[in-house]
This record gives sequence, structure tokens and C-alpha cells, in this order.
Amino acid sequence: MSDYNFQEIEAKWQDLWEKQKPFACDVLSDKKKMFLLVEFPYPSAQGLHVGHPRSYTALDVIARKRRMENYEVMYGMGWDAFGLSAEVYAVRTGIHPRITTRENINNFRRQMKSIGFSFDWDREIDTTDPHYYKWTQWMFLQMVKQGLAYKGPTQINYCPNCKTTLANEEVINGGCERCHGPVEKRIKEQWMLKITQYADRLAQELDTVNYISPVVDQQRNWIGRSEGAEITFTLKENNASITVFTTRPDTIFGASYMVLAPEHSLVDTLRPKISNWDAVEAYRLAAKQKTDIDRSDVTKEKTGVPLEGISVINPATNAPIPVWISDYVMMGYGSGAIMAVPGHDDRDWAFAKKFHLPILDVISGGNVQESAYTGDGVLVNSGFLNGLNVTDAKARMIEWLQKHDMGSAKINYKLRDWIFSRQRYWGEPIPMVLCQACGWVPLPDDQLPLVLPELEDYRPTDDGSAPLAKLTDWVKTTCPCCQGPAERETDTMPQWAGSCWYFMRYLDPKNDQAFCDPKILEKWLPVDWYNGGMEHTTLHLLYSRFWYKALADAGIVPGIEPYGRRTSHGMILGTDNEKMSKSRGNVVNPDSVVEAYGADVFRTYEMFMGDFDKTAPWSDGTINGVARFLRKVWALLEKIDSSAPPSIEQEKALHRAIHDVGERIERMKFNTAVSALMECINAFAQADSLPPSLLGDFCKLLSPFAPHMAEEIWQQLGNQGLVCQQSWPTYDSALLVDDSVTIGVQVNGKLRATITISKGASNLEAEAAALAEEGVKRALEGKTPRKVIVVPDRIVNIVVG
Ligand code: ANZ
Ligand code: ZN
Repeated sequence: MSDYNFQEIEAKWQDLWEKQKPFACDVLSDKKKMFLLVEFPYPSAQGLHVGHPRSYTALDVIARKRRMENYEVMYGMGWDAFGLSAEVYAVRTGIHPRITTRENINNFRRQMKSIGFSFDWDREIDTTDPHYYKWTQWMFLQMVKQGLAYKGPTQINYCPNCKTTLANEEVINGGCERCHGPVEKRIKEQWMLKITQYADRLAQELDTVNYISPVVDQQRNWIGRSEGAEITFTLKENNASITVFTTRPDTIFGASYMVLAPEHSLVDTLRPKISNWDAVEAYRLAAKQKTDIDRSDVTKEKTGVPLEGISVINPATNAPIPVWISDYVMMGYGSGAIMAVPGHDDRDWAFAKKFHLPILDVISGGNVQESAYTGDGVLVNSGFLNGLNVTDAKARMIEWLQKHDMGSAKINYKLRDWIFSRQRYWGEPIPMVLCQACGWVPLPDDQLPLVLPELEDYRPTDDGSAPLAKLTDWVKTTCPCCQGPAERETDTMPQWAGSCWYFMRYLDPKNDQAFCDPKILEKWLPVDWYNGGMEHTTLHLLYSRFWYKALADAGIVPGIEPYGRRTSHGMILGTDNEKMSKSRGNVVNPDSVVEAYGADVFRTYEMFMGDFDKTAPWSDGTINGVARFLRKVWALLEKIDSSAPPSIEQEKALHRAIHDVGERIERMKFNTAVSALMECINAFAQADSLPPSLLGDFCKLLSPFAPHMAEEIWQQLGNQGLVCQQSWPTYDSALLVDDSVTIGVQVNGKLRATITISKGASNLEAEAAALAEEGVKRALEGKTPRKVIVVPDRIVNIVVG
């Protein structure tokens, strides 16, 4: 037997898979379907990261197993190739993003093929392909038609470094997701998608899917549903009113002052009445420089300025209370104004202490001069609410407000509408034109795709306008409605657009008449199992659920949710236990791993390196251990003897592995599934000979992890066909009994039978097994035993008569 030449053998099987297409999905097949999905990558210039294959291998293992279980498996791959990085890279190198993107895609594809993923490559998709983004544009127009898209002035996050708008979800800790630089607030006309209209359903319908709980929790928190009331306060000085949002209308008798967000427009309106305008203006300027994260940091010292000359009437007490501005109140939430209840809210308490504002006790249970009391209790000092508990007082107060026309129940969401335009070149053009007579008009379907035009200078501009605006000939167009003069939208879509629906295109990637045949959608949706990164929970995953629901409401897709199940993998860290990054120099390149060890070792190692859902550091020691394991598997070919009967130990080892590997794969306990393979091999290696059928069955179990070696051994054993097309083996439970003992059963001192039970079986189990024996039944002659004495693992004595 020769040494295992992985370069040659892996290339051989990859070529064969490419020709024979054993992973091609027949969407019209009668088999049970299994739609498996991993997040398609952004094809960066750096190439594949070792983190990508963790997710891809995991679902590849599941895909390969399910095919062997006779499922029709859909497992596709493609490229989420629009976006800022390609453009930044292009600006730096002077090469058109289309060219660099194509090169990067080719490199990614080569890398993935070298790892032996069982994607159906005939279904490859690319979001920057006009045949693809035609449908992204078409779906956007469906949203326009449903009134879910609008263009309007909005406060946006602007990264002056990247010169682009960022969605709220793209602002991480107050900085730009890409360059980590500070983010400014600007007011700009933007295309917006009304994701807020779906806030309730996005939160509630999480009950209908099987997502890991951190994903459910993060999405619910991000949507941030809170129940409360809107209450109107009237200015003492005139009849103007200010509305606040509160989750605690029960505490209104304790509202001793009001706070407006510094940006609140009422501050401008009230300017003539404000006697300390200079201080107010200075404070507003300072607040503008701060990020929302800093502003809402509870550990930061509270700051603020009173609006001198202004007060409002507390509607419950009729007493005037002062009005302040402070940056702990955000303009983007609720109404940008609060009634402050320092006795029962921590932030208000800190503020009141600092500025010597009255702290009133309205819920019994604490000492509000010492700290805010936020627990439950009975209402005190609260007029008609006195004696009620918090829940009843809330309801009672809302009733009262409604009756007096001063407020009503209100549900608020933290979720904001999705800012959908970017002032960048490398994205899908937004297929809308602005007509002087008709307003915004969608392009008719027959003008799709609206192809991204060529541009000499695609750099972003300093004034924040879109690069496409420079193409005045392209911009000038005629209105599809009235044929009058009109102008094209020059903003492009955000990177998240193309990934909202990509999984559906795998089902019918070449269809020119529709994004997918509706019959195929009906059969294949929802996706059965979607694995991806936690970092996408409030971005891609939330956006695509919204997108899907909007399409579903338009009758375009079936059901209400795109993904039936969502799981997530832990991040792979460098050998130093730190996040891999170029600057730390701890990046592991998949190419060099495949070159040094081969794809099988790489794949098996990625599954073995630690609990799948946890972070795991790269370890060369462990990867060498995995390489030794696979060499040991290969060496078993030397022991093959077709005339040798299998030993009971070998058979037991195999059946234990069939049971454990199968079950652990389904639970994503890939590391212990690999251990089960290792244990089996150790047992096989102990004997001098091994029957080919046992090693053949083992190859089936090995093939999801190390598919190349599994095919090669399968072939060398003289088997027909591909191992990846065999049936997944089944186990014999009798062979799972770990260590069994055979003991005698005596009836009135005479041996009547022997039973085989597992070692350490309970007395009850032993007794039941003994009484079930024919010889014992005969000896008992239908009589009930007087006494059964079990000596564990030794003997069962039955006394009768
Ligand atoms: C009075 C009150 C009394 C409050 C009390 C809380 C406790 P969630 O759960 O996040 O919705 N609030 C409202 N709008 C705000 C804004 N724009 N910026 C900062 N804070 C704001 O929180 C709602 C509560 O946060 C509201 O209820 C309000 O304070 C504050 F014992 O009103 B509460
Ligand atoms: Zn018109």
C-alpha cells in the first residue's frame, strides 16, 4: 500500500464530482426536500477566511448525510458582491469594481472547490449580475407599489471617511461598521423602507420558527417593543403642547420636571420665550458632537440646561413643572421628550440629584431620597390612583387620560425604518425617476434591469451627492407616465438588498421570466436550515425576514417566514486566542492549510476544533492530531481481509459509531461526532484483520467529513459507485449494548434459563428479563413467584410455591 497522496487523490475526486455532478439538485424530484443554506460571502480581495468554512463545512456535512438518507438536497453558493469594499479597493487601485469583483469571485470559487464542498455549482448566483439584480429592482418596485418605500428627509448616519450613509444597523458602538471612524448625524433625502410597519409581526412571528434563542432575543431587543402611553403636557405660558412617551403612566403624579432632547424642534419654536438662549445653544452644539452610545451611557455624568422662562402643567396634578434639555433624551425615540420621574427611574434620579430637582415618592417600597425605586408596589401620593398596584394604576391612568383627552395607550418600537439609499457607485441602481409633473414614478417592468452605467470616475463626492449624478445624460430621461422630462434617481441600493432574497434564486437561477417559478417556491420554501453568523442577526436576517413578509403580503411568495430554522457557529480565533486580523498577524489562510494537510484534514479539523456554537482558537497541535487520525484510517486498508469474519468488538464499534455520528451531526455536535469516528477506528485497529464491509460502512460515516478519502477507500475496497451516493447506514440496537453479561436464572434452586443483560442492569431489569424466558415460565407453571432475589451481574433466584 502506498502513502496517502492527498494532492492527487483530492484532485481526482473533485474532477469526478465536477463531471458526474452527484450534488446537483433536481428541484422537481419526488423525494423529500431539504433546503440547506449558508450565508453567501462577500468576495473580498483577501479571499476566503478560515471562518467561512466552519459554517460551510457544517452544513456540507449535513447536506451529504441527508443526501445519503434519500433527501433531495438544495445546497447552493453565490456572491454577495456589491458593496463598499469593492469600491474602496477599486478607488485605491484604479481598477473597475466589476473587474476586481470578477477576480475575487474566481478566487473564492477556486478556494471553495479545493475544500470539496458539495454545492450545486450550476446554481451559482452573483448579486452584481444584471440578470440577478433585475429581480432585486423588481422586488423593490413591489414594495413601492405596496406603499412600503418612500423618499423623504430623515436624520441619517453619515460616515465622512467612507462618504456614505449608514443604516442604524451599520453603526457599531457609535462608529462606522467598516472604518470604525466617528459617524455624524445629517438630514438628507433618502429612500426608506417601512420595516417599522412589520415591527410587531417581526417580533411575534419569531414564535413560528425554530431559531436558537440568542437570535430570537437579539431580534426582539432590536425591535424593542414597549407598551406605554403618550401623554400631552400643556405649556403654562401659552397653549402649545408637548407629547411624551412613557412606559410608566402610573407614575405621573411623581413627574417633577420634563426633559426635551436637545434637537427637539420645540426648542426653536420657544426661542423668544427662553431667557438663557446662549446657554441653550451652546449645549445643543455640544450634544451634536456626541454619539448616541455616549448619550445613553448610564455611567456617564448627567448634563443639561433648563429652558428658563418655560414650564409645563402636569395634567394629573395641575402643577407647573420646569422644562430642561438633556442629551440623555434621544430625538429618535418616542417623541423626543419625557416626563421625568426621579423617584422611580434611575436616569431621572441621577439628573434630579445633580440639579436639585424634587424627588417624589409615588410607589411604596423604597427610599427614593437614597435611590430610585423601580420595583412593584402600591401607589401613594397619587390622588385617585392611591392604593392600586402598578399594573392596575397604568390601566386606570390611561383610561383617565383618554377621558380627558390628554393621552392614550401607545406601543413604541426601537426599530426605525430602513434607510435604503446609498450615495455610492457600486450598487443596484434604484429604478425610479422623478418627474416634475408626476412626482416619483417607478420604471415599468420592461425597462428592468436598469443597468448600472459605466462611469469614468466612480469615486464618492465630497458634497455627499451620488457618483451617478455626474452622468447628466443618463440622469436626464423621460417620465414613463407622461413622457415629460424627468430625472433618474442616482442613489444606489445598500449591500443588504441583494441578500434579502438570494436563497430563492438558487431554486431557479436561470429563469428570465420570473425570479423563480412559483411552483418551485411552493415546494421548496421555507429554507429548512440556515446557518450563519450572529453578527447578521439584526442586519441581513432581520431585513430578509421583512423583505419576505412584504413579498408574501403581495402574494408573491408562500408562507410568512423565509427560514424555518436558524443556527449559528462560533468564531474562529487566532492561535493567540484573539480575533484574526491582518494587523495582529494571526490570520490563518485556508489555502496554506489545504496545501499542507489537504482538504479532508482541514474540513475534519474545523468540525473537531471545539463546540460548534462557541469560539475556538486555531491550533496546529489539534490539526496534526486530525491528520494522524486520517492516516490511521487509510492504514486500515492494509488489514483488509475478505475472508475474515468480523469480530464482535469490531461490529459493536461500527454500530456505536453509526448511532453516535448520525445523532451528533443532527445536533451539530460535530466535534464529538468526529471523536466517535476516532473511537471506532481505534477499535478496528486492534485486530489483525478487518472485513471490507466494515470499513466500507465506516467510509459512509466518514464521507461527510473527509469526502475525498472516503471515496478513495470505498473504491479501493472494490465497491461500485460513489460513497456519497450510498445509503446512510443503520445501526442494530442490540449491538449498542455496551458490555453485557450472561447470567443464570434459577427457579427453586434449579437452573432454568440464561439471560444476557447489560452490565450493571438494575434488579428490576434483570427480573423482567428472567420472567420473560420460556424456560422460566414453564417452571413457574402459571404461578406468581413468592420472592425474586437478584444478585447483580451474577444470578437471578426465583422462589415459587
Ligand atoms: C416616565 C417614567 C417613569 C419612565 C419611570 C420610566 C420609569 P423603553 O422601555 O426603552 O421604551 N424615554 C422615553 N422616550 C425617551 C427618549 N426619547 N430618550 C430617552 N428616554 C426616553 O423606555 C421608555 C421610557 O424611557 C419612558 O418611560 C421614558 O421614561 C424614557 F418610573 O417615562 B419613562
Ligand atoms: Zn410624469
